[in-house]
Amino acid sequence: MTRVNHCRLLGAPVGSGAGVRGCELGPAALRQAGLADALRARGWQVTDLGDARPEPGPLSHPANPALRYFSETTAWIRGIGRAAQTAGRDGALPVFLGGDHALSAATVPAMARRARAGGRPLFVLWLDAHPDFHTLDSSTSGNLHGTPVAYFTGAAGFTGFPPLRDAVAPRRVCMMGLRSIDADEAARLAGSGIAALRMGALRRAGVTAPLERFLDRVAAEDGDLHVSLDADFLDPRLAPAVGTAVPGGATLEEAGRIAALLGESGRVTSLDLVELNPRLAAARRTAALLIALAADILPPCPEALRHTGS
Ligand SMILES: [Mn+2]
Repeated sequence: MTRVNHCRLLGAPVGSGAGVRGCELGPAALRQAGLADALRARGWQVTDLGDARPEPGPLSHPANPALRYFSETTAWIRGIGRAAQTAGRDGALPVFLGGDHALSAATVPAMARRARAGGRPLFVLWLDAHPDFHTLDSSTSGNLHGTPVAYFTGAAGFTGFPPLRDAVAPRRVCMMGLRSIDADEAARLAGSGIAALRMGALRRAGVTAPLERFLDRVAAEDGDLHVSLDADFLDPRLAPAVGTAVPGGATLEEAGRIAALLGESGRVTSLDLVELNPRLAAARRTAALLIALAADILPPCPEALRHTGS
């Protein structure tokens, strides 16, 4: 897409999609830890749009009695989706400050819509310990942060969610860092077309080759690329302030390599930073790490490139 030097921050303080409350405090924590300044230091002009608000919709009673906070969370998805469209206007690069991962049920469709309007496909890189590939029927935890990928790739049965106008093709989704997959998710992932790289496989192959393969596909279709970074992608020793910590996550070196490759590719057009829970231990350290990775993931600002003549 046409590159502008404008980055827009949008807070998405949804916490009702997670099993542990506290992610609703994530946007404030990311701001306090200096996200805007870190991006300005890279040459970006940064505007903070403040926080999205929930937007209640028609009453809906999902069949699965396990689902928790359904109306509350779908109201957030509606409100964040609307604000995300604003955040992405005029080719700006939006950074969505979570909030739990349910917010990607709003941000990804908004970015898919923007991509389609520009005549491009949207690709999604999902950096997460979990595939978040439950349907409303398959969820046993009942937490909607486990469902966004199924929703935005067009799985059936998402009654009560906003009607999905622009689904992301599963073959344009790549997941990295998986290490906690429920049986039902594994069965559907296997036939989905999604490139789902488990942490063990990623560690054996190294992060570079699989990520370069994916980035080559994005380039071949001249696609937009949305990166969704869940703090639990990282090893919990590095990023402890998450509600769903799973041991064996990405090391500093692995995460840094991924961020550097993404930045060098110049392909990233939007970013989610999710699942930071400031109520938990070492929240400042976790926030600082997410911010450092975000600054590396984003493409170099076009203005900065002009000034250095490269
Ligand atoms: Mn997640």
